[in-house]
Amino acid sequence: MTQEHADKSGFETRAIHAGYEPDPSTGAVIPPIFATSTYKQDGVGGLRGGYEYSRSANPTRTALEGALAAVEDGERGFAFASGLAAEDTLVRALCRPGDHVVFPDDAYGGTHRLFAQVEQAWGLGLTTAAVSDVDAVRAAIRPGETKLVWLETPTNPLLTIADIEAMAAVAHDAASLLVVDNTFATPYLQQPLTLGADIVVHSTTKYVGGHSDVVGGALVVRDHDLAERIGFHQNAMGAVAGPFDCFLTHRGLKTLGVRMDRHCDNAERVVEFLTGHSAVIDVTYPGLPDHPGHEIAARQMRRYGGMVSFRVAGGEEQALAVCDRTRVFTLAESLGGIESLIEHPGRMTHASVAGTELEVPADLIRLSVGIETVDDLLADLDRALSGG
Ligand code: P1T
Repeated sequence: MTQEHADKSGFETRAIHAGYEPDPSTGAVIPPIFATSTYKQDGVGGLRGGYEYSRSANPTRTALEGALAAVEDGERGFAFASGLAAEDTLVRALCRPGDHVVFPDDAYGGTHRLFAQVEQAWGLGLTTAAVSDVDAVRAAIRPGETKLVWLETPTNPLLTIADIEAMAAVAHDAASLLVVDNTFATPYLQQPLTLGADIVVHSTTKYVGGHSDVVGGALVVRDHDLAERIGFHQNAMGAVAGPFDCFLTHRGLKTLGVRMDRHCDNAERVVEFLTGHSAVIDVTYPGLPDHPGHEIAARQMRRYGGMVSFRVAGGEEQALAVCDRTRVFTLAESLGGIESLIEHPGRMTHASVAGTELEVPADLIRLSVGIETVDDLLADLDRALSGG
C-alpha cells in the first residue's frame, strides 16, 4: 500500500496493509521472514533497496516499522528487541549526563528500575510526579534541564489517566519533549501523537503482538529530526528486533482492532461483576464513571481497554490466594495476550519499586482480561474470590 493511500485509510486497513507491498518477485502477500544478516552489494556501495546489514535494516523489520508508524499516525516507527530496549535507546538518543526527566509516580516497575537504577547512574536526574496532576508535572519540570516528560496512560498497574494534550502543552512550554508509553491503550484506542505527544513508546510484547509469543518494543515519532536521531541510535546501539520477532509482531498488529474490541467487551463485563462482589473493595477501570480520569479518558480514548485492577477485602493474604485459585486466568506476568492473566503486582511486576514512591498496595490484583468466552472468565473469578 502506498504511503499516500495508507495515510487516508481507516485504522484496520492501515494495520493490515501499511508498510508492505506484495513482494515484487514472488507476489507474497505477507512479508517474508528475511533470515539474513547481510546483503550482496552490486559493486562497493551498490545496495539493493538500501539494505546493507541487518542491524541497520532488514526487510521484515522495515515492513513492521512502516505499519507501526501508520497505526500511530507517525512519520517513522522503530522496532526493538524489547520495550525496555526501546526506552533505553530513546533516553540515550535524547539525553546527556546532567539532563533531567519527569517520571510517573505510577508506572511499570521495570521502566522505573531502568531510570532509577541504570540511567541515573549515568548522570540523569529524575523527579517523579502524578501523571493525573498537570500542576504537579509542571512543578517537577526544571527549565533548561528537563529534556523529557514521561507518561504512561493508563498507567501500569493503577490505571491512572493523564491528559495528553495538557501535558504536551506543559512539556512544550519548557522546551521538553512529551513521551507517552501507549502500551496499555494501544494505537487502536488512543493515538498520542495526534494529541501533541512527540514520541510514543510500546512494549509490543503486549497488545500489539497480542499472543504472548514474542518480546519486543517500539518507538514512533512524527518529527523528521527526531526520527534521524533515533534511527542513528537504533543502529549504533543495536538493540533491534530480529526478523522472526518482527514477523510475529506484525502478524499480531494486523488483528489489533478486532482483538481490542473483544478485550474491552470482556473487561467491561468483568468490571461489572467485580463491582458487585462482596470480597472486592475497590475496582479500578477508566471506563467507570467514578474513575477520577474518566472524563479525560472518554475524550482521548476510543474505549477503555482490557486491563482491570482491584483490591480485595481480605488484604495481601487473600490477594495471593485469589491469584493462586483461578484456573482460566493464568497466574503470570505480562499482559495484552488473547489469554486472560492474573497477577499480584506487589510481589511480581512491581516488586522492584517496593520502598519507592511507586510502591503499590499489597492487596492489589491486576487482570489482563483476554478474549475467551466471558462467562467462563466470570465463573473463574467467582470461584477464586469465594475460596473455591
Ligand atoms: O517487557 P518489555 O517488552 O521490555 O516492556 C517493558 C514495559 C514497558 N512499558 C509498559 C507499560 C509495560 O507494561 C512493560 C512491561 N510490562 C510487564 C512485563 C508487565 O507485566 O507489566
